[in-house]
Amino acid sequence: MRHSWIAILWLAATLGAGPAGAAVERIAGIFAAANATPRATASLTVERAGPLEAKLDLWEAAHGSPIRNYDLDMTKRLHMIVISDDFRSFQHVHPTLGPDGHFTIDLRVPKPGRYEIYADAVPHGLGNQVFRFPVIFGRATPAAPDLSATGKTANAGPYTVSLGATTLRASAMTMLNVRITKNGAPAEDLRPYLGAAAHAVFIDAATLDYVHVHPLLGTPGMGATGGMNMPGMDEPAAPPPSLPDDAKVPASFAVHVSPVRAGRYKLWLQFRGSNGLNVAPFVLDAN
Ligand SMILES: [Cu+2]
Repeated sequence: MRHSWIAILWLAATLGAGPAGAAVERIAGIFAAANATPRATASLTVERAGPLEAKLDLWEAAHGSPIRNYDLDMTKRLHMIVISDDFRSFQHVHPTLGPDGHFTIDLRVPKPGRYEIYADAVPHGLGNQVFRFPVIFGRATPAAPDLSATGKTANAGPYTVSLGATTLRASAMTMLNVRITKNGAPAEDLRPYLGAAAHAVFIDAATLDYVHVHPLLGTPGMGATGGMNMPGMDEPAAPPPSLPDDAKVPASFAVHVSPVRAGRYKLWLQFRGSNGLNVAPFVLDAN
């Protein structure tokens, strides 16, 4: 039943595509790093295999030429965050950089809809750059983001994630405490993901601007500022040190975040446990 529905949509999506059958779409990137200055442009070429799959080809261009030299940032050259317009789906994937300066990835989304695809990278010498690409998969009915209050606690796999607060200070640094429990006790089996104890992606619900930060683990030299998009990181900076894959991550840590504007924010907190990757969603307000 589900298969035939997908097949019909696929047919509809490819009918108008011409003899080659490939619907190729070029989407200009919207600069979306809340705390940084645009120093590049980016476009996304979407080659569709069906309503739920697309081959993405990202071209970062400064002065009209492709950027080929990216700093490693949390072990990867490009982080791609894919969220559905209703804010219910979150993916964190890593495209491959080819010798021609293009990143490519085969992306699959869970259901037809409009998605915001964020490309987050550090082109060498330019500092953190983030671009947002709105992409429609299949026949999509636009959905409003789900911004209903989540409270301080969310479940993620076998874990319960608790925040110290759901309120942030606008235009100021907030230290957000995070505590992860499993079966009612502090989680003992957390390990780094991509060199960080956790990855916190904040989206400003009004502007769709993006902030990606990592925990402060309290040890000097452990990446206290945590990486991408920290205030004052507008200038190119050395990448934060990354944790080895088998390091033990404490059950309590803090992330520092500085929302640019007052308003409502979606937060996805991604972390690795013995079961694999987990994502805890929250809704926060900055006042
Ligand atoms: Cu991260």
